[in-house]
Amino acid sequence: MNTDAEDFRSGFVSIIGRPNVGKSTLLNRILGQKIAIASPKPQTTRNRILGIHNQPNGQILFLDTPGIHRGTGKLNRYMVDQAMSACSDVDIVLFLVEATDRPGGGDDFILEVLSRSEVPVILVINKIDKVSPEALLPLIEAYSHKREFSAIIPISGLTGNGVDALVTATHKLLPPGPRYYPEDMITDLPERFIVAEMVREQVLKQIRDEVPYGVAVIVESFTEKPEKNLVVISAAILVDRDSHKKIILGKGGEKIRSIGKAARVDIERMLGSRVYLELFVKVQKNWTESDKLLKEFGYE
Ligand SMILES: Nc1nc2c(ncn2[C@@H]2O[C@H](COP(=O)(O)OP(=O)(O)OP(=O)(O)O)[C@@H](O)[C@H]2O)c(=O)[nH]1
Ligand SMILES: [Mg+2]
Repeated sequence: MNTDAEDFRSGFVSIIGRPNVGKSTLLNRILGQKIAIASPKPQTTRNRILGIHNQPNGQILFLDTPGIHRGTGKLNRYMVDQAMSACSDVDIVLFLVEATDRPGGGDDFILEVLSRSEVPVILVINKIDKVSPEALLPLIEAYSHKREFSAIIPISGLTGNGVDALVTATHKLLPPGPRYYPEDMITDLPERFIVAEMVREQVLKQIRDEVPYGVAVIVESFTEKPEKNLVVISAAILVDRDSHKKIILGKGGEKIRSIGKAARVDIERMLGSRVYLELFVKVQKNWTESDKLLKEFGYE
């Protein structure tokens, strides 16, 4: 008798949608921990982010992806490729849309991509905290005309409303399978990557206009001093134009200090130790169009 093994379900589940619909916020909410950065600006996520959800009868491997959009340029193409490749070769796709939006052209494009594979799709209507319950029915109706969904689940990634129901529905659709990763593992991302992302998140939140879109963050050194319960981190904020360096620094270095202060709080929470974070700015002209630099900054 081995009912445990028979009942155990596992597999890969991609979170797909237009920019800014709340994919990364949802992943963090499901995991109960912040591994993916989120911001009010579209095109926050640039890489595929694995989040491992463990439960007694299953392991769900969620993939947060960059928002699918029609931007031009090499970095944008890399980002959209990352998302598109997560539409197939997975067990389930969560297609995220916003409750405040009517279905539009961007969604049709994603639905067309999804129609090319046999992967079951759950429609997740996010941000329901922003609408009245009566607004949901016509939206569900409009989307159900577009294709067959395995389930349609309204949620709020921000408040957590409906998220348990979503995880349960996802688990039910998964095939029986093994635990792929150790039970205490939440992601396969290196701490250095998440640290760099937490700095980039503050750049997105604190710097206006187009500047953050040309920003990359690289952790140059990461030194643990366990006897002092301290981690000393040095990170470079790379900008693609001279004029942007001044904006990141701010008057008298005010801005970069404020970015560092906010990022440090998140990094300390993640690492569970005190952090000394040193930030500096470097200009790397046009790095978003250079194959070599894109690769060097982790976008390959
Ligand atoms: N009101 C409300 N806001 C939300 C909800 N989920 C996410 N947001 C907000 O929507 C914005 C975008 O969230 P993200 O999680 O970064 O969205 P994303 O889909 O990962 O965006 P990209 O990575 O740019 O594609 C942030 O300001 C979030 O706080 C929600 O359920 N309700
Ligand atoms: Mg995101």
